[in-house]
Amino acid sequence: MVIKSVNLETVCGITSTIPDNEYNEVAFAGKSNVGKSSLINALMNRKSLARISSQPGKTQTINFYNVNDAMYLVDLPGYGYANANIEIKAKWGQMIENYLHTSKKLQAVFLLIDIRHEPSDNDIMMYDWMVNQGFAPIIIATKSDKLKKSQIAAHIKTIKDVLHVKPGTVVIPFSSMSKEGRDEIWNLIDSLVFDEETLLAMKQEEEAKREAKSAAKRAAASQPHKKERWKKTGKPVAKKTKERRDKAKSKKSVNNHKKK
Ligand SMILES: Nc1nc2c(ncn2[C@@H]2O[C@H](COP(=O)(O)OP(=O)(O)O)[C@@H](O)[C@H]2O)c(=O)[nH]1
Ligand SMILES: [Mg+2]
Repeated sequence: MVIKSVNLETVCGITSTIPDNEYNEVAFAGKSNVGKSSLINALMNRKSLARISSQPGKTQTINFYNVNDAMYLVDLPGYGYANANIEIKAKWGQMIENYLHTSKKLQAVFLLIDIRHEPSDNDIMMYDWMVNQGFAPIIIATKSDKLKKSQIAAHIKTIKDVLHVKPGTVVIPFSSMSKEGRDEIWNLIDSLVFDEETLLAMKQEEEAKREAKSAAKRAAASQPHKKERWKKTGKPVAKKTKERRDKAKSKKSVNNHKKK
């Protein structure tokens, strides 16, 4: 996906009605601090449109990010923040449930799990609950940069085992630092959100953009380098440079003599 525009279009609080959007949506759920805002920013190529929380669990809203006037990334409220009181906890449950039931455009739900840790009871509950609602959550294993490459496969397996995922469930390691997994996640989103015709048009657009970029690179490379132009003037090297070079040369020849 070539990102042309992003816009936080709708923010839903507990009492707001879920918008009846024109374009398809994909939603992201996960416990507070798992890296949801960081993922959404990375997908949108933005540093901080989705706020990266200094106070986790504080914002209990559903945020709809309009991308390219073509689709929405939906940031669901983070769950399982230890200090949240019972009432707030109940609210996020209600809000997420309400959204999953109400949205007519929701195409897929992504569940974020920290790759370092076993899924918590809340994670398991969330996963089971989404499956019961008829969704097949796609798992994103966040903060993959925190592990060695050699550890990743084992941790993915643990996540699958502990969640008892349905066969064929995709688990994608992702890092907002290295951007590992970003392209894979976008490819998946594109295929879930757009029809064949749109996908083809997008592919062609991406191809054209890549081609234009490499053409610009080639053009820049064929331009004479600044230093070259200076050389072409045929002027002798600056006096000081010449002195420095001569000095170095004579030093070298003295050393060579010594060696002999
Ligand atoms: N090393 C590392 N840190 C991350 C990554 N993603 C998020 N974080 C950090 O984890 C904390 C919570 O991130 P945030 O995106 O606000 O999580 P949210 O509460 O799920 O929205 C922040 O301090 C982030 O900088 C990642 O991929 N790698
Ligand atoms: Mg957040």
